[in-house]
Amino acid sequence: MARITSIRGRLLYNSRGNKTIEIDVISDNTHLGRICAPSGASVGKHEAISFPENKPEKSLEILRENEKKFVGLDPSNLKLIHETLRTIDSTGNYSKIGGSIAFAITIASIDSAAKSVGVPLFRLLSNDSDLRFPFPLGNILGGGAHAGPGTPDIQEILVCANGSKTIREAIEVNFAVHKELGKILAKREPSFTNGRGDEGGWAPRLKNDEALEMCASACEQLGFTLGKEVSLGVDFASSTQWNEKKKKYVYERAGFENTPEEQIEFAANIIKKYKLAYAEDAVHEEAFDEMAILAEKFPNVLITGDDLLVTNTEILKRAARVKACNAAILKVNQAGSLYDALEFAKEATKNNIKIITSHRSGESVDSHISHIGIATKSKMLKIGVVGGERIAKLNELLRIAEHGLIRGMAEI
Ligand code: 2PG
Ligand code: MG
Repeated sequence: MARITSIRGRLLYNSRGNKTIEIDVISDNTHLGRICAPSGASVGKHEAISFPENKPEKSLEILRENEKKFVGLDPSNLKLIHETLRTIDSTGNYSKIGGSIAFAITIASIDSAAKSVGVPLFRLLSNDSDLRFPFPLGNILGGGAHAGPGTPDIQEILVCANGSKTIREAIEVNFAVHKELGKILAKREPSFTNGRGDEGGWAPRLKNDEALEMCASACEQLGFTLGKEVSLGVDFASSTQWNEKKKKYVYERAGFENTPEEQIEFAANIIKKYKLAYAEDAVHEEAFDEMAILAEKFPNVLITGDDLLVTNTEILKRAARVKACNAAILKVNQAGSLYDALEFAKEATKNNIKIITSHRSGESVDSHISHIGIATKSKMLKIGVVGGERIAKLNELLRIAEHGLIRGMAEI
């Protein structure tokens, strides 16, 4: 069994050019596990805190003071690594050491452990004999907190090739739809600059409904029938629009406001009109009952909680009790440690809530998430379509396919 011999943290930068941390965990003086922490722009109220006082340097300082506590531990023993972390920071949201450290130490340890035994990372997280590829769910058009003024209020319009039979086909269809949409946007608006949002989706000057129309046209012009070979999804990221004082959703860019009842209708109309397979955070992060109305109305659509659940097992239990959603986003850094996130995945599975493992809008070129998506039996993997930090994760899926250990695509 391997033993951790050293841990080192460093200050680096994410895809937005913001400071973040990277951690190296080395076992037996040989096996390097390494990961860089991502970060979100639309952040849920109850997420783990990325860094104490927003200072990555502070996280690294605390890590330096405590790194000896991890030396000698078995890097594959996630629970022990998590518990050791908890002796340093026992706060619910990792406000002392920073969720980014919890994220990075636990994943780098598993990465190091996987290298020490020469198996792919997903294998170390799950020995299930029926692992499948989650369908890549990719952002093709960005707005909201991920793109500038003039873009839609809706944060993300996504594509998923849910009729594809292989992971390569599913990835290539997403590329094709993204490209086709680019052509449509350029034709419609000669001044379109090919500008893209934080996750690589196009960022055109369009209202929500126009944007959805263009995305639907892109799929149809390629000969796909929406809801059949290819489906659209939307991350409404509604907490961005929710105004607590007014008790309304304020769509500043489009110029209208929705009461909570109107918001349900607004989302339901989009789900129906565009035959969405996937609808994330269609209401704000505290609106469990309104989410439950949508979940009941659309049992065949992935009515997904992201800010609503923040990868928090206790919040998930509450959501499950009121049947607020049938799918859950899993973002390790929202939870903190990989151990926390896997506990969340267990609880979701126990409650028949489908898992969608997701990137953050501020990412690194790491690709451990592709393994985590497979090991948690995620139905979809929300990792973008283009941009180096997004492609890195898609390319890793293709490398994984070479092992021949994965039995085709997930059943959604
Ligand atoms: C989301 C994510 C990823 P962010 O809202 O689902 O797409 O964005 O990382 O900014 O929270
Ligand atoms: Mg989201």
